[in-house]
Amino acid sequence: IPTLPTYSMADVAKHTTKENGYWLAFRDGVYDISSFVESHPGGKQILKTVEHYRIGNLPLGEREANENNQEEVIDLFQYDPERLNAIENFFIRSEKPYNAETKPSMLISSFLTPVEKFYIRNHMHVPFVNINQYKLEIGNEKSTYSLSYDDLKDKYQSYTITSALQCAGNRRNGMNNEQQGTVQGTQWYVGAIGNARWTGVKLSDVLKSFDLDKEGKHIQFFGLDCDTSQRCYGASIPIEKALNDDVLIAYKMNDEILTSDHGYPLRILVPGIVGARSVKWVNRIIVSDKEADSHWQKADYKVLPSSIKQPQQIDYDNVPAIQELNVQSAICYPASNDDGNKIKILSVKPNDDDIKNRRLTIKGYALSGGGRQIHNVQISLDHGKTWLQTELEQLAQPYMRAWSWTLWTYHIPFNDIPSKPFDIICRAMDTHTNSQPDTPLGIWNIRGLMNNAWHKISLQIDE
Ligand code: MTE
Ligand code: MO
Repeated sequence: IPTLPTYSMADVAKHTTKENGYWLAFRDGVYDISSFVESHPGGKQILKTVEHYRIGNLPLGEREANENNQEEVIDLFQYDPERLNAIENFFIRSEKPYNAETKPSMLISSFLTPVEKFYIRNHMHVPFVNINQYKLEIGNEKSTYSLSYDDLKDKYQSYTITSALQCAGNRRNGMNNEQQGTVQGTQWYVGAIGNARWTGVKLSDVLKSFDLDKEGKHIQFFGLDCDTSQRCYGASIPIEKALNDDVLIAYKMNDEILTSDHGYPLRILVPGIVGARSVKWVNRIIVSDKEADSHWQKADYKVLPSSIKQPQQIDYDNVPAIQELNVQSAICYPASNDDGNKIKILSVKPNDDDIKNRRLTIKGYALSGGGRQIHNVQISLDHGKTWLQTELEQLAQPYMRAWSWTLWTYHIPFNDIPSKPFDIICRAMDTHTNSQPDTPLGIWNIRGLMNNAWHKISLQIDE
């Protein structure tokens, strides 16, 4: 590839550690596979087949050593869809795998997040699906059953729930701090969250129909997105959650067939629980005494003690996998369409309506885990000394089944706005009086997961 730089085998040899990154020479190319190695420990040679990690060429004289290697170069990402207008709606955090978070102004512009604005969090490529051959396998150690896409839709009653989905890494960027250090992972601002109507069949109905609800401790889910050694994305939830709650095998999002980025043809939707368990492109469900044996269940999506500064310093088996979300809120309006992580002080021009009414409108979202409803959301203009009650927009939902998010609004009269740049902080409380910590200091963890500290923006009014 003529546009890429040339690296010698000696250059490649310098990149074999976490600090310098992992490089690989294969045929005439040089590949930086650091991001792959991070989530596939021990999987170095597998990546030989992934062309997009290529960063350069080997000099002619050094190519021969690699020439006997005749494996095909396949781009696993060839089935990722075209994503039109993505930069209008998203801050794109990575292209391959594709990770895009919704811009804050889009988040609060409707109670249901439109599919084309809903965040996308892929750990690998979007898999190829042939719907005529597609089968969902369901079983335990003794038996395995299978359902086609049509079987699933025809044989079981359909349900629709409104539920938020939030990545455990949402707001990770806010967890970086001077004392404890920079957290590792995709640097999300406040947009790795969305709220949608999900339609599908109840996982509990399907389990019961095969008599799979009598034993086992965990329900494991696996997706069609597998690396070349057939390790697939996977996660699990406790069986109690699967049997007692509105866990869906979903085929629609906002009343439309799932898009490929959101898991076509079927995805799991586990309401109230971190997004990582809502497995997309699901093709295998296993009832077991054990949790799913995947990297994302066993060695990621765990809140490590704050003393741990290198994730590999700890035996992950002793740390529980995150399930229920915590109580969360964020300010989404006013906001800039430039990357939220980079804005220090936001310059705001009040809209016409606000000018007429001599006020500034503030909006955001709030959500709690495990089906707990939001009780209140408050904002403070004086660094938390006094608090103002916001107006909530929320659904009436059954007790312990509040899966939807809450949107909130507050109008600050112009007369109450401090003249200099000023801070707005928001915080939410759920119906169990769980509330958010004032800073991320006490909940800091090296992977930057579950940041639900008070959200703050600094702004000044442009006259
Ligand atoms: N399922 C599969 N098969 N592969 C994935 O990479 N990512 C998970 C989850 N399900 C993932 C997956 C994570 S970490 C999150 S937060 C949600 O999907 C994101 O769902 P979305 O992309 O539809 O917003
Ligand atoms: Mo996630």
